[in-house]
Amino acid sequence: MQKIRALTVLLGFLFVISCSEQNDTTVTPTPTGTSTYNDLWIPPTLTGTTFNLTLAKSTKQLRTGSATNTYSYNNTTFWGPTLIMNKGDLVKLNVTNNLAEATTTHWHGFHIPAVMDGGPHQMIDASTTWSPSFEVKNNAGTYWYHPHLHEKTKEQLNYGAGGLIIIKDPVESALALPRTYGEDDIPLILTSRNYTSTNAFDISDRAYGDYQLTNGTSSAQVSLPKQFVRLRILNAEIERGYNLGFSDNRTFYIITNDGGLLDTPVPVTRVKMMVGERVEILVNLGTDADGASLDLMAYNSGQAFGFPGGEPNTSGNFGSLLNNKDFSVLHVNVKAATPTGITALSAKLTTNTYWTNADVTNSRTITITGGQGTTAFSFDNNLYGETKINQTIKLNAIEKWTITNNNIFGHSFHIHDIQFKIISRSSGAVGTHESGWKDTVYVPVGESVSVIAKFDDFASSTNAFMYHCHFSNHEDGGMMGQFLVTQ
Ligand SMILES: [Cu+2]
Repeated sequence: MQKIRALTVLLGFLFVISCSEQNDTTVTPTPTGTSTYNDLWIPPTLTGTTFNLTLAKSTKQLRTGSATNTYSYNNTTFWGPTLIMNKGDLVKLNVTNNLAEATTTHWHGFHIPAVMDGGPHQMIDASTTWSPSFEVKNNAGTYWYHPHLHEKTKEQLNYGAGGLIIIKDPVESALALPRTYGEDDIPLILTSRNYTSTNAFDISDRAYGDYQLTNGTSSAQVSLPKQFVRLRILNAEIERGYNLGFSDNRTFYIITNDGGLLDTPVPVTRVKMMVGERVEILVNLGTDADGASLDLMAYNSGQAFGFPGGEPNTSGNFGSLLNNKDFSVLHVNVKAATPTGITALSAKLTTNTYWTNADVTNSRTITITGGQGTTAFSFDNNLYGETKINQTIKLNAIEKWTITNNNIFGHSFHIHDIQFKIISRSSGAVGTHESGWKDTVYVPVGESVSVIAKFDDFASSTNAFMYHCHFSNHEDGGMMGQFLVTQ
């Protein structure tokens, strides 16, 4: 498979160079072939300090014809409820697995003990319940939960298992920001799928879906009020990246990265999001006419070599009808403002104190390897081993990790346990759009990225945390390592 990847990437690169001028790279916003939009599904919320989740098989009518067999938490038909937590709360989660196979549930972005983390080791066997409990220590922001069972992550995600987590805290609550969930504070979970001729999900080796889903809705539309609206966006793909922007190229404002608020809103017209990354953005619809419409688009045509989903192929393991195209991920209809809508942008959000090179107590490098010939992608020529500890870190160390990608493709690099600060990219400056706390970082081909994090609070001589590529086909293939934080 990796050999095919290398060939596909090379051919794709040549194809893009030769054809980028002639190609019509825009596909219609209704890739299911229908002429109508479907109303965006908004996941229900769970609040409090005890959260009950049950993962089971379900079905969802995703396209004309047969319903599609899916997995979901709490029978939401695809995906799962949004958990709303408060920083400082002691929470308990009861995760019941009603599948006929094992799963795990990882709390992505959370700073919690390794044994609660829900990585590959915290197996939830069929017909059992796993009940971790921990203090919510993260800042207000958008996080998520998803299966992390080794060699089954891609399949279980593909079937739909996942959910958002919104953390609230006093700093965020004091700001004049949109926060009425489903009204002016909208979750957007971006992914895509392939279907068989009988509308089953195709869970073969294909990395990219032909059909876009936003919150499990195909050809999604939503009506949003004429005011500032907050979109909490998660790239929940298998591998595809999204270069997001609005169809009229309007400026919008990034207010959070993975781990919480930026110091100030960052104005942009595009934001690249790789698998696992989250941003919250504010978009001002206050000057749009009632009844106006616009699209949130993935401007994925003409991306640099190695951008996941930039390949020109329409079929094969790395092909997709959406590859190297611009396509809508959400059709927005503008409706009347709400009485208490937010009409102005906060100039200041918070004051983060980031780690710098001067704080670093230890440095290490992670080199992206493999992916050529018939070998899988790996780190430092080591494939994941269940009992293999790849890194050992002293509790309270402030570490600089440099991830080097002189390989053949871009990757989305995720570290469990901590939030890090990106301090350098070998290609140039770190973008202001990624200047906040991060747990997932894009490492393009030909680049080295350095990040700094403090590994505090949670030590264990036996329970490891994970670092891995968040392309679930890559992590299932072994592009994953383990680290212990020790006293
Ligand atoms: Cu990867």
